[in-house]
Amino acid sequence: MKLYSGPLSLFTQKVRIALAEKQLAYERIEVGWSRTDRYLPHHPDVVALNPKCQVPVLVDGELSLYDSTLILEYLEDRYPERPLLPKDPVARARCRQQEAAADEIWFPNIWTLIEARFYPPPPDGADASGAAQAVSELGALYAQLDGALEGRDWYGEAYGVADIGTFVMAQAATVLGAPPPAELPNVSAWMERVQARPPVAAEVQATTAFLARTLAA
Ligand SMILES: N[C@@H](CCC(=O)N[C@@H](CS)C(=O)NCC(=O)O)C(=O)O
Repeated sequence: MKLYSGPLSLFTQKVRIALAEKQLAYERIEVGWSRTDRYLPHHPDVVALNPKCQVPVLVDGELSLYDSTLILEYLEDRYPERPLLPKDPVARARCRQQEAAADEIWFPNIWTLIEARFYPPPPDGADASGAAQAVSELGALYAQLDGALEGRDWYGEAYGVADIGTFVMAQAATVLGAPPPAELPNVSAWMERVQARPPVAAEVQATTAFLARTLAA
């Protein structure tokens, strides 16, 4: 198996964590990325394999697959050992929805913060006006998550893709200056619990080190 991966790509992070949780061996191909040019020029294999020219792309035998949510679903179907989705259809649907919501509802706010706080401002002046709104919307998402975690260890029925997808976004929000509010203890305890898993801890450590090198350069 091969994974085309981006060093700070949150979508790739989800897939790397899932592969490690399932203890699957794979070749990791890191595409080029820089703070100034981002992903340009795109890796030629990624251009050939993904019409959106994005990572992650997974290649497994004759299959090449893009989009992190679909890749997680494929990994579960193809390699069901060490499951990351429940078997029960209702619990499974909920878990898949929570994972997709991390991309579609959490991520747009995080993207606003990435543009405002991480990438160099465009020459015509940064428009950081959306940052305050993004922080406020993330606050509301943290509060919802805190309610959903009341009395339970994991966001899904058991640890799985809902936890991985949501954790990756919450961790990025934290790094970007929007950590979970102190008055939401369920979220903070859950983040510690997720981060105690070795595949997640390794991922956070590697990403933090890469980020520190990038910011120091
Ligand atoms: N919906 C896609 C999003 C993937 C995505 O946005 N990838 C970014 C990196 S995080 C990318 O490769 N961007 C290439 C570019 O902006 O040129 C997924 O879940 O995999």
